[in-house]
Amino acid sequence: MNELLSELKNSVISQLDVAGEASELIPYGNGHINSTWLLTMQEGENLQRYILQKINTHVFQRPDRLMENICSVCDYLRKMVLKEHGNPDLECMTPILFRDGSALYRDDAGEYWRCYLFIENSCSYDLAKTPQMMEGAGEAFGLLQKRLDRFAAEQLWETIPKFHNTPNRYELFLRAVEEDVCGRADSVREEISFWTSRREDFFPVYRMLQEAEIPLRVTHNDTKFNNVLFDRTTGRPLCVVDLDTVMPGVALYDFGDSLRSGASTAAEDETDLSKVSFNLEMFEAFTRGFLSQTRDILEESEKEWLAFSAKLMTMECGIRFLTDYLQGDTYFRIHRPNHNLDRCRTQMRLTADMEAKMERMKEIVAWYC
Ligand code: ADP
Ligand code: GN1
Ligand code: MG
Repeated sequence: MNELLSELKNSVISQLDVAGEASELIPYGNGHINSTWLLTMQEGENLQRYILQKINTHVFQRPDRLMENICSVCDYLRKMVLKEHGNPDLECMTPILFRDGSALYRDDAGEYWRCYLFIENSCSYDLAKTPQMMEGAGEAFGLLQKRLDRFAAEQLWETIPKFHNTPNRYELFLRAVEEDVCGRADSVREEISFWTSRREDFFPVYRMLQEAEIPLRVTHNDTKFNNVLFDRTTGRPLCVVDLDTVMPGVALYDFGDSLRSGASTAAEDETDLSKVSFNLEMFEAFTRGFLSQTRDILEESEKEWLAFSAKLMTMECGIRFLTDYLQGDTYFRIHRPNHNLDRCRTQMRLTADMEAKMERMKEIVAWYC
């Protein structure tokens, strides 16, 4: 039995309000933020699997509020799926409670844990393999948006303040360049000026929100392609995961971030930049899926900015990676030196490619609106 399993059996696992004995614990998924394991509990012949996660409290400083948001959203979605005669154990996230009735456990070392039912026969991918898959992701994120259309945004905490406030992200980036705490700025002047030459693009969407020209909604805010689970057998989308950042936001953020991550022809950390481009066929497929669910709820002002939002979210992510690189890689988990710089460079490449393809992207959006 692995060491971690024996250790956790005496702490967090023993506190879970579930049947059986823990028999296996294996690292799971490719997330950059939390630590995730697949946990198997065995009771006689029966095996039940769970997702066990240690919450990154550097990123989420109020795990109690985080879980409050998640539980109320999961509860709401569950009722909706039941009304639609769906299967909530497969189509929704199901938080598992601890023995004290809470959805969050703090261990003796002060680490915070939570657990979900594992959605069986599912998998996620970092990049879309086919346009059908990308259309499925569009449907899944669009459906989530539609289901949350009447969920009152004021009920939710802002789990990461100013998360997609792009003017603020830009300010933080400039500050990191100026402070240059690791002495890395001189070696990345080209990357810095790539982003500063696009300064104006960080402002309009946020400004429209401030002026109520686009509505504040409840959004997912981390619609990375690998946050959709697909059914291994049918290839159809099953469920949207990673609800940590579900909070008040803008529909454009959700649309744009999926394209940034799913419609790239290469991995987010690809070092051979000649492999990185923005795939218009994938863009079209996602747009078709997303708008099939949201066409009737989105306002014209939102539809107008959908194509641009893919570029905006790529730019935001690019400066976030570079900011983290300049600050010594304290936010995103890295697996090699310069990992955040490599990630920033793929976002630059994608941004430039989207700029070249923007007119076509706008035509595609208009067609499906
Ligand atoms: P992070 O915040 O670090 O990205 P996630 O919550 O996205 O962590 O989890 C990492 C991966 O684990 C996901 O991309 C998905 O593949 C898988 N996953 C998460 N929750 C479940 C679940 N309930 N059932 C099956 N797989 C899951
Ligand atoms: C993080 O948690 P994960 O890996 O799904 C990040 C996103 C970034 C993404 C870049 C809470 O997403 O905002 O777009 O990495 N999540 C958080 O890959 O910061
Ligand atoms: Mg994730």
